[in-house]
Amino acid sequence: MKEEIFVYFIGTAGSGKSTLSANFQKWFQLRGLDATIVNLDPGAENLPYEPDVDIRDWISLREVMETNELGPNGAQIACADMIALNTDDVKKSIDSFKSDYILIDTPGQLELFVFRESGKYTVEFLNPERSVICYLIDPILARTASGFVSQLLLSITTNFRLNRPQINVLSKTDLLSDKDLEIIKKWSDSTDEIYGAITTEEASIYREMSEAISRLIQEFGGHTQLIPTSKNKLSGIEDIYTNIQLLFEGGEDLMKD
Ligand SMILES: Nc1nc2c(ncn2[C@@H]2O[C@H](COP(=O)(O)OP(=O)(O)OP(=O)(O)O)[C@@H](O)[C@H]2O)c(=O)[nH]1
Ligand SMILES: [Mg+2]
Repeated sequence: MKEEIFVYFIGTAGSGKSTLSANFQKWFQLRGLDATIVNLDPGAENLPYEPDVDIRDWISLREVMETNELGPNGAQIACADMIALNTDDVKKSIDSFKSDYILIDTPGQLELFVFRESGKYTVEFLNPERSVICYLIDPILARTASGFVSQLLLSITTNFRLNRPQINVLSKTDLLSDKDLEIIKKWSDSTDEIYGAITTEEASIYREMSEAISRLIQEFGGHTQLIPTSKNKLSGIEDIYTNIQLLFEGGEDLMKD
């Protein structure tokens, strides 16, 4: 067995993290390979997969709410911090599966994992060297230029916080018209296109800010290719896999062993 690769699916609430994690595992299974799927969302209710490792075995959102008399949001925060206390057990459980790929479905709200220390700690604890972030951009929030740019800024913030190789994915593309998909692809290919679009869309008082943001994206986010995915026909998953293989194995294909 080769040393495993940890893939973290991160994105705003409802961006498709759990579905993509599930489909990635399905894609592996269809090729006769094994991937361990880990649910790190203590508040998850209906998962579209059967987790191999499940943080809910150690942390219960309902119990935290009742014991600490917290509302759902306060309890989510407490649970997110508690993840860090259970990383040792999670790691042991992951190790028992001996898979090449570990797929990690992160909590619904991105800020719970990205902004709080426990997310960063968890990534560093589980495997500091062989972790990659698969960042999901929700297409419904990316149909306007300013919406798209805000999503890219969140992706850059995630990169800044977790400091790991990152792949940007445009999820649920079946929900976009061909025209909207083309426009988003154009923006993702060229910072000039983004700049042109935000300065047209937004009032001119934002011009200076738009310029600065475009420069930031050019330097830190614009260079990453945006991979379109959809749950239909497991579309885009092969591209994500190829990108990850390039990052860690110099393109060597696991499937060929
Ligand atoms: N049309 C379409 N719907 C999708 C796709 N992927 C996910 N969905 C739907 O989007 C909703 C949210 O998907 P999830 O996979 O639960 O998203 P999530 O990011 O894990 O959501 P939270 O964990 O609650 O933040 C579900 O109703 C999915 O069926 C897709 O590719 N196409
Ligand atoms: Mg989810």
